[in-house]
Amino acid sequence: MSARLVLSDIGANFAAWESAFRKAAPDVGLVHDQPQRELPGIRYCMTWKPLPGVYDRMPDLTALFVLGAGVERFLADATIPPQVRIVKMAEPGLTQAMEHYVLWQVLNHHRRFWEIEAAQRAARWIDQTYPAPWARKVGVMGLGTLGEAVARRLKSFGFDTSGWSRSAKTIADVTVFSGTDRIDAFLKDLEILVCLLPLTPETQGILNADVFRHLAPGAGLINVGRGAQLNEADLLSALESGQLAAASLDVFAAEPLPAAHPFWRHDRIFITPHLAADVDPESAALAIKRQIDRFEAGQGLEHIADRARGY
Ligand code: NDP
Ligand code: OXD
Repeated sequence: MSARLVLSDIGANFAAWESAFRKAAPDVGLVHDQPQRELPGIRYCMTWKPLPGVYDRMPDLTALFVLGAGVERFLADATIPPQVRIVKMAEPGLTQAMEHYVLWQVLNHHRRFWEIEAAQRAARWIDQTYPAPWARKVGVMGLGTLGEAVARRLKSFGFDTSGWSRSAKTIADVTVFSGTDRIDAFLKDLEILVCLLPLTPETQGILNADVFRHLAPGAGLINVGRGAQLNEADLLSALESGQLAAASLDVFAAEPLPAAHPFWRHDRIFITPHLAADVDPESAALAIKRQIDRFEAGQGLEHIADRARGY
């Protein structure tokens, strides 16, 4: 079988990918990139952290399958020829991991588990009240592949769920707001805000004091988009004033988060080190095979990042 797809990724476990492709997509023909290896005739590449010079070494590259959903680094990379389609990863393993992570954190904010943990540490038997999930307003910023799945999942767990995106859309039983002029209406009185936006010039710094002011007092914030979307000083002030009760952060402006960063020691900031959702090799292999088959049948690729839009 001839090679059709190159894995070019610093640190990738090629054996795991090879085994996933062998099982899920044996006809794809996966090869491993090596420094300085010339790759003429190969049209497809998958990567998260590409090896140096890979785009120069692939003169026939047509589609770049990014092994993640956030493609801002690739859109900013001037070494990727403009005719190469940059494809965002959309596969069930990644989506379900994100649904689980956000559900975990929404339940954490809904039931304030940090209070129960603190009570256990002090051997204190406490009482706690909380509203029914349908009386808890949860909003999801970004209703793309991940945001829409998360909104549906939260709704299926009973939460009063709304969402916000650039363009209008309909999601059963979820109230959808669209466009900059509807952001205030979306945010109004939300008790838990989830950010699943891509990083673009419009979304940089979007999680700021102005947004927090529109939420219900004592709201919770969950950021799984990108760290640069959060104004860190505004978050600390909002926690201090009680405008926000707590925040769950998976992504940071600087990663790894420096050891001296005040977030590490804040008792109402819950940190996970950018692990909310990862690609599953086997379901990703199936998704990439499906994309290649579609493309070669003249049907076009799905989830192509739009260079002008920035995501
Ligand atoms: P998509 O590109 O599928 O969706 C992006 C969504 O954001 C769309 O609904 C889009 O609106 C909306 N959007 C973009 N810009 C704006 C704006 N200015 N105002 C309002 N809405 C906007 O992305 P995914 O759902 O696949 O992924 C979202 C992000 O999640 C990624 O970009 C990445 O940063 C992050 N991520 C984080 C992970 C982690 O482990 N922490 C793992 C994977 C992803 P419209 O529908 O109108 O286009
Ligand atoms: C992604 C990520 O964008 O892991 O997929 O953050």
